[in-house]
Amino acid sequence: MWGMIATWSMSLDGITAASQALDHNSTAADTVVSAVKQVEDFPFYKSVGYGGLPNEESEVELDAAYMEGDTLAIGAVGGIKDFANPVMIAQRLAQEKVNNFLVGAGAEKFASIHGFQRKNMLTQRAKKLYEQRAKQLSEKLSPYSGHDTVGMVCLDKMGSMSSATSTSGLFMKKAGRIGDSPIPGSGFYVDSQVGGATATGLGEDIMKGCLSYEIVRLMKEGKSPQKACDQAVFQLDEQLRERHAEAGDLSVVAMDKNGQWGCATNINDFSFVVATAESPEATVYVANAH
Ligand code: SD4
Repeated sequence: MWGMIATWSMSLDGITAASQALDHNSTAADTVVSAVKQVEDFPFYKSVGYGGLPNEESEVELDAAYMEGDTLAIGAVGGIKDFANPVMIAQRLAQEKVNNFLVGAGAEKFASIHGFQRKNMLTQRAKKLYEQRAKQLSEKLSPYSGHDTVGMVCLDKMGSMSSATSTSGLFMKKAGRIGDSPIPGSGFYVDSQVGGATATGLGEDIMKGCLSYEIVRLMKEGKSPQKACDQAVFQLDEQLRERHAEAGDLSVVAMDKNGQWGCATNINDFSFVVATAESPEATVYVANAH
């Protein structure tokens, strides 16, 4: 068995390539990182990697993470600037014994020492969107949450699982703001003995429920990925509405160690992509709040 699940339809090309690699015995570790890298490299995805939307100071600060489900090793970067592939830096950090999660200048220093490719990540297109938005909001800039983070969970034929995320976070966020995506247990979590999950939406709210860990915990208790996703999202959504009168966007995907998968969301038109040994063609599905 092998399988892969990812947030948003922008993952389709990455998952299409990944499904062939997994079928040819590629490891979850290599596959998940090259699939996320593919999304980071594509300039028109405005919330991941190159072409990602900038913060309120017009700088592209990126968050990314990698987790290896056999050892539970984690690597993450937050608010990193001017490097082409934050997910690769996160994977390299997962090899360290300590100092696994680095932010800002420290992350950039590590990336530079280890020879990762430098790149100005602000495209003209993203700059234009920033200027338009700044004009519209000339009174007060407020972060815009309606865009998408890539998160993936991967199971290889050997039974190993990995997960990775990458995002430019919220458009017009404050400099130094870190979302859920690089935070273990919030934006992602994977344990090869159970399964993995990853989240997208309003990071500040996803963190309140440690959403990805909660899904893996529920799967460990014996819930199917679908039931675990439904329960975790709807419970957090309810708690947020009770205590704050509103809930931010919460969308999740999960896969267990057998390649069974699930998805839940409190928004409409949440797209995600799945490929498994049983249905190897990468397929885009759309889920709605219910
Ligand atoms: C964040 N969760 O930085 C990310 C943004 C996102 O769809 O997923 N948007 O809060």
